[in-house]
Amino acid sequence: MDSGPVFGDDEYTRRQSVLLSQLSTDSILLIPTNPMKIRSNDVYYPYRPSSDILYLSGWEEPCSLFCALYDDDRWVTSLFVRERDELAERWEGKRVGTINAQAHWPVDKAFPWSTRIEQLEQEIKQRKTIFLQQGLDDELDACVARILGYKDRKRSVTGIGPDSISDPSNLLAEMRMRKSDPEVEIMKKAANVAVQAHIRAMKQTLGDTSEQMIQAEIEHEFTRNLAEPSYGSIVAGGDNATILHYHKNDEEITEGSLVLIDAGCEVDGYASDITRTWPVNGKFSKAQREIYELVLAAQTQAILECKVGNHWLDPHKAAMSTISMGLIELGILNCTYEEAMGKNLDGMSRKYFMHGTSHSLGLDVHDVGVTRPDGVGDGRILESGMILTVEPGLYFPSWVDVKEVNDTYTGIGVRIEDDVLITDAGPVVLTDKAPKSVEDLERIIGTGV
Ligand SMILES: [Mn+2]
Repeated sequence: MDSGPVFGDDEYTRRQSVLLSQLSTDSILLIPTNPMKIRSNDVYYPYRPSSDILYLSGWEEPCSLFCALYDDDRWVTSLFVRERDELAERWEGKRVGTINAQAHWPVDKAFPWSTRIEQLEQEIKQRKTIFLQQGLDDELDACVARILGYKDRKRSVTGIGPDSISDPSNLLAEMRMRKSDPEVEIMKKAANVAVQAHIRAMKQTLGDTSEQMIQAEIEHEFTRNLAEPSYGSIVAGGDNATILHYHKNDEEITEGSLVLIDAGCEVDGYASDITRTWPVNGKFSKAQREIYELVLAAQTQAILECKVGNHWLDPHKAAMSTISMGLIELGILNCTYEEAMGKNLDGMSRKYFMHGTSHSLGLDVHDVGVTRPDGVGDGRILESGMILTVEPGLYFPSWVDVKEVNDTYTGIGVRIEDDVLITDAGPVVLTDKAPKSVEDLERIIGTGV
């Protein structure tokens, strides 16, 4: 841990200079990490640092701040971190400390976090623009508010001092959308661990089971690979699969039901996100297969659209188109193709496929970055290095009114999700080792590990 962050110095200093080159030299950049959150009394939730401090410095401990200011004709970077503390470390675990931080992390200097306000107050007062992510560090927010609210005669006469706070998040988000080669390598690892987890769940299941048993198989594989869930695993049997963000995972799954597993993991801060749906008894019924094959066809068409130069919404359009035709063919929708699609992809098909097809993936599972500027049009152009999910689905809940649907399909929920890297040579499916054809699934389910 005290040997340094995930990537080499050059990766971080490249990111820092791309960001800092966009700031005027009379500004200061302040990126606090996430605060710790109480779970119960004196017990905290497992700690997760902010993705932006990870991105800029690889720093993982709580109570820290990344800072950059222009001094002597160059940007000077620093980390404010917790000091070594023998007693605290005996209770809570080892700390890197300022000396190691300065020696092994990609910054010029490191200081104790407890001194950040006294050290930075004067510096902030000398700058024009404060680039700060607010809402993470209350004391720092209060310090900045104090300075900006400061009616000092010197400030008004000389004009020296900050006049605005600016949020650097959108600049960082734009950078984070395109993954570098070292980032792609780690995201491949996260994808592979999640693939192994889904394969384990398939192999370990045959016949009656429960959502919690399957969740245990999935997370067993995460834990043994030093990965953790990148979001609450969704293991939804039968009708529960029609709840998009189902997370209770506490019901029995009976023979003859499908299980929908939406579970991915985080490796070194980077997320994977996979969904597979399959019959717990190893054999799709006719109705299950019809819906499954339709979602799979939609996903296949959508992945083909994941190419450089296409628009962000092109994969979604392809998925909607395939699903609309399929729903009409199956007699589930009794309308024209145009009515199923709708003028703005908001037609009749949305009753059963009500979510988007893609989101960006990276340090956050729903990663940052503007994909559809101003919320209109087909979205931005796909570029090499972007990673997005492709995850169409169809849902026929028994517990809400779905009159048009033949009883045959009631209680079926299917989603299929893969992680796709955009490259000049076409889409690369990072999660393609997780079985998804009907034949591959029926072959692997229940074979044991
Ligand atoms: Mn997803």
